[in-house]
Amino acid sequence: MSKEEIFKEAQKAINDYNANGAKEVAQRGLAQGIGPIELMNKGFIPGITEVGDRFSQGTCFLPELIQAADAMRVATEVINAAIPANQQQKKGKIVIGTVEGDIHDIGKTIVVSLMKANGFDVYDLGRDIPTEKFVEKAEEVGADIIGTSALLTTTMEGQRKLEAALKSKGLKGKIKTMVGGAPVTQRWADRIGADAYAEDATDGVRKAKQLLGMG
Ligand code: B12
Repeated sequence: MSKEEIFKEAQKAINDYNANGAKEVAQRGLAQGIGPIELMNKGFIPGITEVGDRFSQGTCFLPELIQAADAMRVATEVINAAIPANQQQKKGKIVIGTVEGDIHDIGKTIVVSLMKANGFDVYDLGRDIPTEKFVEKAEEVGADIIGTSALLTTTMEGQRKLEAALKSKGLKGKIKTMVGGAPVTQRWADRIGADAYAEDATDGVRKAKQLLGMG
């Protein structure tokens, strides 16, 4: 089967809210030698994006969104397990999580895997994380970067709050910030004074290296 056909099947499994199918295609694609990140970016992500579009157009509803997210979670687990463990020297420390009020964590989890695979020490706080917790953890571990994910326009505000918290503690600039999530843009990053914006996991790794003077 061609790569393109596998990507179509991956997309279809998510569109059909089919967790078993998603797992099976993920395993088959990897066995065929497709790279995990390529399979995610060209197969599964277009699938979940389409479900998001259906949801906003009112042609699917929350139960379907939840089933699609579950299929996506299963696929992500298979994909993440296939991202090679890192053998290189550690590059830097990153504290990462989804901001308060926001439980979307599929994208954040992909970023975490790819960061780890690229030699970063990653402290994944999970989802629905209050600003103070990001700052506390970053101080505790001596983080170089705090990465935040926001998927809702309402919760993006958490990324701005983090900038303010770092400023008030005199940590702005010492700990760099990186923002991501579907509604987040470079413009938003500029507006709130974040040090970097990344549009996907690969871009996240590139920007993190740049922030640490390695790119
Ligand atoms: C799956 C999903 C869910 C799942 C989440 C499951 C989970 N464990 O994550 C469930 C069903 C729980 C859910 C719930 C809700 N959702 Co929802 N959801 C989605 C959906 C369809 C896909 C998100 C996703 O996983 N995408 C795939 C990943 C891989 O992409 P990503 O998250 O963007 O991440 C990539 C990049 O952005 C970047 N990135 C992300 N984070 C970070 C962080 C850093 C540091 C870096 C460097 C990079 C980076 O790298 C990632 C990898 O490439 C989106 C639609 C969409 N198009 O985004 C709606 C969407 C985000 N949801 C939406 C809504 C409204 C909701 C609910 C409010 C619905 C409701 N009525 O209850 C709730 C909110 C609950 C809450 N408080 O958080 C809206 C948001 C609208 C808005 N403008 O705010 C969207 C846009 C759907 C829509 N079109 O209306 N949702």
